[in-house]
Amino acid sequence: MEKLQSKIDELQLFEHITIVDHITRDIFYNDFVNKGKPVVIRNMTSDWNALNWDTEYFKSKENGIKVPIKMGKVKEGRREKMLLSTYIELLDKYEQDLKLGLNTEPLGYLHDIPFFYMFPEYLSDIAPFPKELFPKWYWPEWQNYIQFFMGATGSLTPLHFDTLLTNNLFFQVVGKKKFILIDINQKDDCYIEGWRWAKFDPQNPDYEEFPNAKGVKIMEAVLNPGDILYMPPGMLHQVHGLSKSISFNIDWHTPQSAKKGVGTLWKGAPRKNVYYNMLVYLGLRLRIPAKYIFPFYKSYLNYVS
Ligand SMILES: O=C(O)CCC(=O)C(=O)O
Ligand SMILES: [Fe+2]
Repeated sequence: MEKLQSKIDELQLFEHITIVDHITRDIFYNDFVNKGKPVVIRNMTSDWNALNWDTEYFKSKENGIKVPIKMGKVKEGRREKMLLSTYIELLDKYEQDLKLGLNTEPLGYLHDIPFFYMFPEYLSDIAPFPKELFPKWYWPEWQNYIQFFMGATGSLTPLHFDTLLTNNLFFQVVGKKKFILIDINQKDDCYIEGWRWAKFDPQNPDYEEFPNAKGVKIMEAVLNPGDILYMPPGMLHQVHGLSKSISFNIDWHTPQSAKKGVGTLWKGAPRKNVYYNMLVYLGLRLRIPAKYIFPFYKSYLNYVS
């Protein structure tokens, strides 16, 4: 009987996203992480200076380091390097032209870069940081795991799940983004190509081409500055920039999710995934401090994107 109940729980599909104002570590783990359930947390970062980031501020801190910008479609991954200030100027011009109804060439997307590792001078702008939401193993070096996004109105990351089957805490800093979310249990109806990208587009569903997707339950969350979205491992997400937007995520494991991640070798995951998941699993389980693991893990931050 117990077994049957746990099977039913496993198959339960979440149809809406809980929204809370603030969350404690215990509630976060008991009600969301341990249940594989998403949540939006509205008010834990509302004191950050980063919520007021503007063009002038970035220019005042320019240090000559170039950042890789994804040109064309995110999935194709062609990158061009440019100064952050150059990209921001292009971004502002793009948004101005859009408002004026001028024909604008598509703009590149600063997508998945380890920004605070490259530019630690911005770290004080995201304090106080709610590191208590992460496993303790991450606490001494949480900033190393941040991947950063800056893009224009209309930016799009197609439907996918995060490759290592990590948990994801996504922080919206400037502007708005819309997340379309689909439970991991419905992955097989989303026409996954390769390991993690879906062919099905939940924003413009084509049920003739993808008939199995008809029953797929779609959830939506619009994030505003100061919002955090938690996505459990394997949750499919498609992400739309509703305005100029700055945001970042941290992909992180619990011992349980890292162990499952290692097991994905037998489910078609790239071999490198097993390497990264194994590293974190060893760190978490054998309590090897993150500072000894990170040098081996660091290349993941370029691999993921
Ligand atoms: O913000 C985006 O465009 C993509 C975000 C994403 O896929 C992630 O945080 O894993
Ligand atoms: Fe993602």
